[in-house]
Amino acid sequence: MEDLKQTFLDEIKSVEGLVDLSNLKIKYLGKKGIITAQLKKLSSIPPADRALFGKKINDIKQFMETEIDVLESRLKGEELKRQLLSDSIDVTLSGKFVSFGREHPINKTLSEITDIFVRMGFSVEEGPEIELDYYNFEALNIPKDHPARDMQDTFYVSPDIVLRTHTSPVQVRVMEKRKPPVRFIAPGKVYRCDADVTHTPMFHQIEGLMVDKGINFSNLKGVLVTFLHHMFGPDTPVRFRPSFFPFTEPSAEIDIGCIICNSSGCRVCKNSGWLEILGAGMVNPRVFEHVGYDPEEYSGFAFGMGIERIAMLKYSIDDIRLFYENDIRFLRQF
Ligand code: 2NM
Repeated sequence: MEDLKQTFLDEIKSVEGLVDLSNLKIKYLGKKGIITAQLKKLSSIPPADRALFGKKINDIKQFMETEIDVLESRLKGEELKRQLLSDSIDVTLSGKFVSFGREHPINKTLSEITDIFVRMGFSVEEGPEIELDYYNFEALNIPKDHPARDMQDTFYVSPDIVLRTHTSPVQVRVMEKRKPPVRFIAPGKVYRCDADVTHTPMFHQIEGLMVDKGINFSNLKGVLVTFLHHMFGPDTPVRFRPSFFPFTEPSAEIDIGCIICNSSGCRVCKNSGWLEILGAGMVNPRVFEHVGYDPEEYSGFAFGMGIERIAMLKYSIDDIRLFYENDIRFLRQF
């Protein structure tokens, strides 16, 4: 018995892992194990010695079970520790790179312009990009033979449906629904058959309208000069030139002193020192007649500007196509 115990102790010392231990347990305590075989012998032992033999074999069995249990929990603990170490997160590793987007310079410019007009009490209105010829041209007093109506300049969906070429149809739709006073801007996408470094078939515009009793050209000047001074700085020179639009009378084009060369003359302002920024005018009475406003009772002004052009000037961008390539290296610069 003592030899058996010593052999077991020698063998358990050389156990290196849970597999070794399991084999040792089977060898001694398994169904065909050494201890099991000894217990089976019990019936063949003379009754006088049986009790002592039984006690000795059970003691040794218990001793082995305890030894095995203790070693097993130690080995399992070590195994768990190894696993936890190998599964652990190395917080010093560099993280996975997540690419962030960036607000588009067109949207950024659009928000800036919108904010200035909202602070002057203008609301923001929207309308369809696929528009009836009536709202895009007819109601705006644009005659049938006007060059803007040409297939070369306008995208036709059908003979009487177009992709809107400006956001003015929004003004017409709002005036049809709402009596004066009205004061709102209409930002959005517009479409024209055109493509070069300063023109794309789709671009963005903001137009605005203010109608009430007694609205005059001074109100137009006041609102637009205020806007330009907020947008480009309070010392920016502003100039009004006579112009023509079918939907306004009188009409004006509004320039600011060139922000690229500080009015000293450059390629962008074609050496004039001025940049054309806005078109505007007093709404033509014929437009009011189309929407059911009495031109004897009400007057108003309207204006429009291209967002791409303003963004290009503000950020010194020389090719309009850069806006639509979605190159994050370009977008990150604004
Ligand atoms: C411009 C220039 C001048 C304009 C006119 C109207 C409407 F519907 F009230 F008649 N909306 N927008 C207008 C006037 C737009 O853009 C260069």
